[in-house]
Amino acid sequence: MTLVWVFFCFVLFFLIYLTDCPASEISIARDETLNLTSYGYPYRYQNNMLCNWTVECQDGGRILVEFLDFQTERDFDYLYIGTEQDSRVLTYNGYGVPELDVVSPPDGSPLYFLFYTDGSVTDPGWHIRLTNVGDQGKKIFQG
Ligand SMILES: [Ca+2]
Repeated sequence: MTLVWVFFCFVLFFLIYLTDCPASEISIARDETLNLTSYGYPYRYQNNMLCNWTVECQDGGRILVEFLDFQTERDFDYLYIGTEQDSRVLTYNGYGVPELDVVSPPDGSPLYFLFYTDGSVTDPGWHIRLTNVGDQGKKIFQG
């Protein structure tokens, strides 16, 4: 019983400790472009972050995701992009701008971004440009 209690406290502490940035919901109008960055960009992000963004288009369009910069600790600090069904469809970490430009599901459902950092070593992070491209673009995700 003591072990269970210790484990529970550990998990609770870990969750509270990690959740230090507020969840953010973003809505993009047709042909509008917004910038999304890791917190503090272009300065270094913090350790032990767990950040969520939900991005959707106001008119059900698709979202073009263009990476402008990407620098995170390789194999330890991750950006995930996914859908409501699977929040980790695409995984990014390390250095160098990913070549793939992502377009969200064709049914207008939102994209989910999750940024996780571990307890040591930080980098400048990432800068992404989001555009509501309407019906255009590739279908990277099945919707
Ligand atoms: Ca790290």
